[in-house]
Amino acid sequence: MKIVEVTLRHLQMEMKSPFSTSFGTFQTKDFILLEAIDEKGTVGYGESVAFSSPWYNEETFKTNWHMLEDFLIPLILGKELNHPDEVTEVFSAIRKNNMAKSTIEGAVWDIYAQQSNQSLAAALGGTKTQIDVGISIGIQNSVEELVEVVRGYVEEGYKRIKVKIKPGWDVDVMRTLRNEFPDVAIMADANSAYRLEDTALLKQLDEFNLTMIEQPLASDDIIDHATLQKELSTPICLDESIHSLEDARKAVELGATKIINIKIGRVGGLTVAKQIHDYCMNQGVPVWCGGMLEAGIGRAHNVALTTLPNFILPGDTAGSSRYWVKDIIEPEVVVDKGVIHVPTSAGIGYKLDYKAVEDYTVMKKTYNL
Ligand code: OSB
Ligand code: MG
Repeated sequence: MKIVEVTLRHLQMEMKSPFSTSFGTFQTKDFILLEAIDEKGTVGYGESVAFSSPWYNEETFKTNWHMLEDFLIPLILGKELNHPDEVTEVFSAIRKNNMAKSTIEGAVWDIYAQQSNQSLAAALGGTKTQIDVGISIGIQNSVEELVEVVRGYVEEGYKRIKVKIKPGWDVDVMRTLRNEFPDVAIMADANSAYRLEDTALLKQLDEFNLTMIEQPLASDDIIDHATLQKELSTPICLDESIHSLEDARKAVELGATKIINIKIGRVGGLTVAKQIHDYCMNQGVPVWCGGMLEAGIGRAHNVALTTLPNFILPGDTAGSSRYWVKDIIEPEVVVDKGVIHVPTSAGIGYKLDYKAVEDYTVMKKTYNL
């Protein structure tokens, strides 16, 4: 396979409702949709999951555009590729910028799956025909509102409820939720809002039998998480701290994490995501697929990845309609009684809705050999 043309589009989509975390609120999503065409005319799509502000990590959709235009697209155009795993090697001279790299890599995987006439899930080695899904709920205006929002999703059948926490919105909130929903799998995601000095406060969460606490400490930390885990009975799950297979290995060896949240963009693509999955499976460490408020293409890639066997815990890949009035794929990703039925047609299994894409496009640029 040889990529001969790449088109970048800046898309802008409004979320149905704002999503608040310990580091900020999302309402408008600006992102890059990438279209790649190979020498046989097969078209593949990738979605950059970087946000417009560098709150979650250092990348933004504009830094991704710069990296893609000035470095990554020139490296990939015309390069003979036998397998998508080779994209990681092609980009190896470029440090970090994992979300930018992943945008092209996802499109190459899509083309590869189509040309080998299999679903992306099958191309990755996935076996599940349906995947369990949970939902991530942002910080609300009041605990009463949160309880009602959670109730709605529990009634829809989501298999695990994740709520965002931050200092001042933590122990009492989790106590109320546990009392209201004694039998629901509940977890908390702090997005790095605490420090090791908060250990006593975080220990209070042990009382509520949470499935896990996600990324309590600094976004670049592994060592303090290991210290904290020794004090907590609740399993720690790292998100922001894991960018590579090496990070995963170090975190598991140090005891900093008992579960890993895998996000394709954060680790630089599906190939590394699969390597982390395989390593964790060998170590007996369960993984789940995180979310970045994706539009349809990113969501389709998450669905495919989640079919790998060690994605034991429900992920954050909720249905399209939870985020968007109109998603950019046809059909949209649908959650039915807490599961997504994995498409079986060749490639990502969802078609791009060109009309929707045109409606959301702010800017577009094509790069040729
Ligand atoms: O930490 O998982 C996170 C959203 C934006 C930035 C970071 C995170 C999240 C979520 C939402 O939790 C997951 C989703 O519904 O896509
Ligand atoms: Mg997280």
